[in-house]
This record gives sequence, C-alpha cells and structure tokens, in this order.
Amino acid sequence: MTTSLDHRFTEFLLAAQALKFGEFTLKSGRKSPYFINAGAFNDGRKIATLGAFYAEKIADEIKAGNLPQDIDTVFGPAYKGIPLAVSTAIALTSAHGMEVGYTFDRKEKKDHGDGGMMVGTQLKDGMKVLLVDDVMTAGTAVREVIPKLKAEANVEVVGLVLSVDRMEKTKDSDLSAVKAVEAEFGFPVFAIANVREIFEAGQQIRTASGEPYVTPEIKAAADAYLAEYGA
Ligand code: OMP
Repeated sequence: MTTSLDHRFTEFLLAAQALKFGEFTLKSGRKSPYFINAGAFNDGRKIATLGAFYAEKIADEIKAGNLPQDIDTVFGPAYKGIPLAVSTAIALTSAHGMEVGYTFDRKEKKDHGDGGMMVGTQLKDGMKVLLVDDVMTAGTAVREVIPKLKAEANVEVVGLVLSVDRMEKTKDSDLSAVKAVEAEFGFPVFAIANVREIFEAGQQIRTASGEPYVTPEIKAAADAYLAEYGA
C-alpha cells in the first residue's frame, strides 16, 4: 500500500519541527494550540523536499483535471513565498518534466535598473499563474497579493497551492477561509494537507523514543480549538 501524500507530508512536518504544539497567537488574533512554521524548512534538503511535495500535489491536480497543464509561472508572495515558488518550479521541471517559470514580488519599489516590481518570469497579459503560499488561516495574505498581480498584467490565476489548510472559518461566516477565497476569486485552492489529516496522521507517527507525536492531550486541545474555530 502506498502512503498518502498528507501522511508523508505530516511525517516531513514533524521531522523538520515545522509543526509546534503549545500556545500561539495567530495573525487573526486567535490563540491556537498548534502552529505551522514554514521557516523551519531552512536548508537545502528540506526546501528541496518541500518543493517536491508542492510539485507532487500540483501534478496530481493536473492529472485530475483541476489545474491546467500549461502553467506559465509559479508565483510566491515575498518573502516566505519566494523559496516556495523557486523550489516548486525546480521540482516541476526535474521530477515532472514541466517547463515553468517562477515569479515573486518586491516588497519595496525599485527606482533604478529595470524598475520592475516582479522578480523572475515577468508577468504578461494572458499568462497562467499558479500561486503558492505556506499556510492559510483567514486568507489575508492571498487577498493582499491578487491586486499586485492584476496591477502588473492581465494574468489568469489558475489556482493556489498551500502546504497546510488550517480549515478555519472566517470571522463573519461559517465558510472556511479556503472556500471563501475560492468563491471570491473564482480559482481553486489546494493544500498538501489539512489540519484534520495532520492530526489524524500525527497520532500514528512516532518520535525516536516511540511516543506518538500527537498525544491524546494534544489531540484534545486541537479538537477543542477546531470545535470553536473549525469550518
Ligand atoms: P492568513 O493570511 O490570515 O490566511 O494567515 C496565514 C499566515 O499566518 C501564514 O502565511 C503565516 O504568516 C501565519 N501563520 C503560520 O505561518 N502558521 C500557522 O499555523 C498560523 C498562521 C497564522 O498566523 O494564522
């Protein structure tokens, strides 16, 4: 039997210590008993593995007909999206034979040289752009980046791929942030894994000393959080 993508990704998150348990205040102000820190993918091997996971998810969704085959560029919002876009583009080419660019935005306006707001493959009208980002809670990050893309060129955003969907409802509806973004912008959002899958897998995956990473206490705290904020 092959292990599912979400299970393998959870193993990777836990081994890289990118999934932390404790008390964390989120961008949204919610206090969460877990936090996914994409900053933990901080060396060549981890970022290459992360890019390979994104590329595998993208290839699966292309095969399923949910993403087009002819994506022009992978866009990652600065700063954390930069290594995601680059490592994903590398893996799409090396493991899946796709010719694809990578693009990211500048945080500061450049007033010399080419003066461009974008680095990497330059956006042109009609291009198919695939967004990548780390984690979605409320969807604030993606809402900030879409106007930047549209100001640059009339591109078609074909989708957004995340590492983790925290499956949280928005402040003013019972809709998940992912579903709200899909409805607002009209493109599909995919995640390599969602929090429910991660907590399910984490109960089976064991530390070096043989304990499950997700203990009954951790699972209970996560369940209570999701009962309040989960969609
Ligand atoms: P939204 O932009 O509101 O969807 O929140 C997602 C962002 O919050 C991520 O891009 C991170 O900057 C940060 N974040 C995490 O990195 N990991 C988490 O588990 C939770 C958050 C968060 O603050 O919600």
